[in-house]
Amino acid sequence: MIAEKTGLNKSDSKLIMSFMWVTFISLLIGGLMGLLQTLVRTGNFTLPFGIGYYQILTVHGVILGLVLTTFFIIGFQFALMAKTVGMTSKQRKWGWASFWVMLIGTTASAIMILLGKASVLYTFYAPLKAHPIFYFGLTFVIIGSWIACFVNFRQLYKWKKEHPGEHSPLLAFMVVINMLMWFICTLGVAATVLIQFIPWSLGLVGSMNILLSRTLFWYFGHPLVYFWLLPAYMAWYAILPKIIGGKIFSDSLARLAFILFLIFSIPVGFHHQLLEPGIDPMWKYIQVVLTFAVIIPSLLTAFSMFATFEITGRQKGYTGLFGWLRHLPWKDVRFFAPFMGMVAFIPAGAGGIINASNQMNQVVHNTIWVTGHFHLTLATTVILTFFGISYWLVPVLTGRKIDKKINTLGMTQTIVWLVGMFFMSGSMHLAGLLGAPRRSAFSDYQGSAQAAEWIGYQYGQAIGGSILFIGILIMLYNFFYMTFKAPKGVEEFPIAEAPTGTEPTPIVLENWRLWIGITVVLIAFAYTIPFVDIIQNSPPGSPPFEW
Ligand code: HAS
Ligand code: CU
Repeated sequence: MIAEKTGLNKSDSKLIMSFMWVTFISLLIGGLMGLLQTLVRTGNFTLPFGIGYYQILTVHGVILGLVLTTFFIIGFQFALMAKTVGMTSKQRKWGWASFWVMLIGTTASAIMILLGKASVLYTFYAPLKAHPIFYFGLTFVIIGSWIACFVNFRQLYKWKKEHPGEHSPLLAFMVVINMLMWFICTLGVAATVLIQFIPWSLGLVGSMNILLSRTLFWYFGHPLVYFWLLPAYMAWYAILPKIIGGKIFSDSLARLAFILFLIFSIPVGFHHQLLEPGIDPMWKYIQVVLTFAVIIPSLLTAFSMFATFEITGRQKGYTGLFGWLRHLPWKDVRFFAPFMGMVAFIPAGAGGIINASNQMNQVVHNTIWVTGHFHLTLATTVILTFFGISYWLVPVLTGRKIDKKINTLGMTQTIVWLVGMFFMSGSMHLAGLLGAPRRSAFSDYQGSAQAAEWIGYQYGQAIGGSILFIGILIMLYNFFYMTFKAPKGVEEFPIAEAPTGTEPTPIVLENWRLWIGITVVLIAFAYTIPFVDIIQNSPPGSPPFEW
């Protein structure tokens, strides 16, 4: 039996647009909180109505880091799957179930944070205690995302059955890898929330093993950052080549990079815990080595992107060492925004390598350098790519066209974003090197000379934060315009073709059992002994701390 035709119909578009609405509403709320934080840290602004700094910091991290990203990614991935392998009406119903379960969870957690009952930041480190509803809310978000995982797995499975012997479409393959990684890593955070946090916050148990909870969190926390990155890579590998008038550089290389992410993303969580006492240094060392292994697929991606740009340029007749750079469609926001994201990823990735280097981590850990790092990776590279995707995806979903106006506004938005982030993330990096702490409200530390060195950079952050907020307002206008105002018409869903005349993609790349098997073995290798050690030898658990 043939599944429903591939491509997006009106019902698919409605589902995906719902995810987009949550994304852009989150952008406004989370962005406003970010602006307020940077203002507080100048020392010249006090939050009104008794609102706490850590309360808005929690809203900021949860709404932007967890809600915006997850909703955009799941919506975008549904679009890719519907387009490449199709979506049946039953799968769409499950898609709606996933949306509602996630939305209920998000709303419950958000209410608790806004009431000041869950000022525990997005990492919800114990022994900070939130209201139990906060943890139940998070559980719902995870369960909702699992429903999406299984819908995506089912979509590809069905397509494969109907197309025996064929390679799965590249984008569908990538979505399934990302969701597999997500499913495996969220098992860790689900375990700590269900087994440790919920009974503890309900008062059913008096104390909990702090180190265990943090380790389970980072088992999830690192792959989380690749769950954000991989959809951007999907666009870079398989969509951007189409926008610039070229072809995919190598289908096999793209699949290999994604497989490497699946295998190496999870057994590396200790690079967030290098300064955590109680973990054997040998195992930290092993996970640092594995962290360096997970850099390789990003290097493959960088290589692949340069190759795509160069080959396309040369085919168009541009010669000289850098002639190919000129052919790029600099005035097309669908290209310009993600491309600037790539450029930002060069220093952002270098910063990540610094963080992962054990000795240098001692210098930067818990300083605002780390905040600077993830505002370059997530809030620039990934978000600019997501914005770039929105410029064609939203019109595709709403049956409208990108016109000149939206293109110009989009280009302006990208530049505003880059300037804002240059000031904000740049100041964060520099202040961090001078020892300024992260996760901290303003303090002059009793007039300390060292704290006085940071203040200029704190103003730099506020200037950057204000520019970024203007960027958010422009982006929201763009979203409304593309949803309600842009001229009606049919916009292209750009998917690049595979290169011709190259070796066929090896079949082993789709051997799911093999890759999942290796992933599980590596996780077991990197985590079993440390977990046993942590469970047996941790100090007595901690009672909750509430404020
Ligand atoms: Fe990270 C902390 C290490 C990547 C996000 N990271 C964080 C936190 C977040 C985060 C949110 O080892 C804070 C968590 C918290 O709250 O405590 N990170 C790395 C490493 C990488 C890395 C090794 N991080 C990311 C990405 C993120 C992200 C991606 C989000 C999306 N990170 C760390 C470590 C810490 C950390 C430690 C803990 C620090 C601490 O002490 O707390 C790597 O994946 C980076 C590899 C990337 C590259 C760059 C490749 C370049 C490409 C672009 C090519 C450009 C082209 C265009 C083609 C090697 C692909 C050019 C054209 C021209 C014309 C120029
Ligand atoms: Cu990490």
